[in-house]
Amino acid sequence: RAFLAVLAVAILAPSATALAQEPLRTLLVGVDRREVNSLNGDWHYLVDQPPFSSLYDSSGKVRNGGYGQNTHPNIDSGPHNAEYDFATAPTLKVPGDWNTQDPTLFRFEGVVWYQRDFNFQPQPNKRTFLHVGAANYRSYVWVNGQHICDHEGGFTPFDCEVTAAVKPGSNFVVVAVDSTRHVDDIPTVNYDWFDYGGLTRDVSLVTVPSAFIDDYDVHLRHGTTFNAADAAILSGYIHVEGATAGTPVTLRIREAGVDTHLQTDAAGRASFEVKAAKLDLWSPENPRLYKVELAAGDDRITDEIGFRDVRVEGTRILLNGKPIFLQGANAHAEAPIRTGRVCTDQDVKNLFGYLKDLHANFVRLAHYPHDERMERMADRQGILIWSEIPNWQRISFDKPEVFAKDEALLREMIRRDRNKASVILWSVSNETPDNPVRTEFLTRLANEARQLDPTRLITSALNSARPKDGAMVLDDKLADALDMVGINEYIGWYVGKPEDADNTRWVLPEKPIIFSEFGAEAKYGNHGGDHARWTEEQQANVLAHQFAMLRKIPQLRGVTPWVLMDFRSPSRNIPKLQDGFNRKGLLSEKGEKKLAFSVVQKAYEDHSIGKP
Ligand code: GCB
Repeated sequence: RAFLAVLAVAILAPSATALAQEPLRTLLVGVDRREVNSLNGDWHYLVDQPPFSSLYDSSGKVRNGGYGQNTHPNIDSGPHNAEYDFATAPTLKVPGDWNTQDPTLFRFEGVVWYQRDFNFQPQPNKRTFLHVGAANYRSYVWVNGQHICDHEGGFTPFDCEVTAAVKPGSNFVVVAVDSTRHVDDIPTVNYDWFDYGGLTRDVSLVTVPSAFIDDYDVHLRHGTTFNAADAAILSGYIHVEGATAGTPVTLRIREAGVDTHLQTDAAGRASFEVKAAKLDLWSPENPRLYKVELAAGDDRITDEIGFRDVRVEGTRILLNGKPIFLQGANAHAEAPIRTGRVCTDQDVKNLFGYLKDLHANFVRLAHYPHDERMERMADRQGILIWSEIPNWQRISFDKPEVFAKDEALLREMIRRDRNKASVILWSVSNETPDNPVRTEFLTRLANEARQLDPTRLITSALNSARPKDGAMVLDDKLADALDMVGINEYIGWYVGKPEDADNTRWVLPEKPIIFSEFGAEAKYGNHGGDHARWTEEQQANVLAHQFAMLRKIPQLRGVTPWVLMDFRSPSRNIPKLQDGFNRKGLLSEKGEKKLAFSVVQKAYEDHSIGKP
């Protein structure tokens, strides 16, 4: 199967009602800022088992026919036809993973078919897209029986044009979601989290004029130097899909005195550099967002965007010219209390409540792009974000087609979130093996990330430091490609005793360093001595010794203990202690605080771990 997400263009037979434009498979920026027809709610579902012959033929190609047609079986009379029926099938809630909604699907990795009807009134000179916030891992979309588009990648959005496929009145959409793991997927088959399958994020229909704003980037100009006093120049672009050259575009930020009239070029792009009358810069202490009004032809979108500058100077990280120290935690997209994949406002509110309680100003969103609600909340609450693509450990670095898929994921992550002031770091990977093939692959990717977005820092979490001459030495060449280097290590848990950290010396690059993972497992409520494994006391002890060690690293600019909250992982199989959860959380999956929580909270409150 050819699954180049970036090339998976919609294939549609032209219909009489089709507009002149080719149907698009794209990613619309700011969908959550538009008025949409939500398709969230109850969807009928049917499950298939390996070899998933309802979806794939014997050569592995997607069948064009089958369940996507949404036909109904002849029950009483007529020739034998279909042996499936969505109309009488049970329902799953969208957004939501299937695993936590149907007990028989709890461990299921495979194909689930989703179907729902919707009413629609097409309007003249408008285009309509089916927006999927994320579906894990592969998705295949049919509307009214037409195969519209496919997408690969479980954590980024996609938008498929359905203008020619929808009709007035009742319509239906069918999406087959396949969560099966494959070696050449991103991530590959092995990873330490739960493979929640399904339409895990919002689904909607987005209707726009025939020429519409599909992408934009409004940011503080990133010059070679920064001076807070003169920080008033905004730059970026607005892209208008389907626009002829010379289409008028306006950018208005009333509170900043910006009212700029632009025109698209031949590529539909209107680039700008404009002076704002005044700008109150965004920071964790002052998460100021501006109402940014964009208009192009008949299309309008109003976003809320913060403006700030982030850069590295020597071994420091400067936010708006001032050195900053990142106090944070790692977070998986595991929903607190109810468990399952994060997909609601309440899930996000709970997670940010924990971060605020911890006195965190930072979060590493491990190990994949999270629900866009996370970035929105971070923008409003002043929490800085590390965002990562799921290059977890051993993906197929030797395959050009995997590089192409990875580039597509990187582009999707950056495109969705480049207007979020909270996001300061793009991470290209986590704990990859230090060898030339991987280093070349990730260096190219890091360079590409920097070229796509020169306003942010590029990072990666490395676990390639090795003992040498009595110290832990990092001489991983990938570090050369990074602006800030993340270090993962588990002294006191996977190796040695908690106290071993006290005497561990680190030899690290002269770049800002963040200790991006460290910690230990503890079952909430399990008590014992400081060295009794799986107890809250030992976990707290490990963190206390880690902090003592980290305080001695001069270029330390951030810490994110692993991990904010216990999360499901099928390989964590010690009954009564793990029960299918990675227990390195400062909180249990129910939100109960372990002793380690207060160790971190106290250190953050006192700002006692590192200096900006
Ligand atoms: C790591 C990984 C993380 C795991 C964690 C652990 O190094 O980056 O994804 O969950 O260790 O708990 O083993």
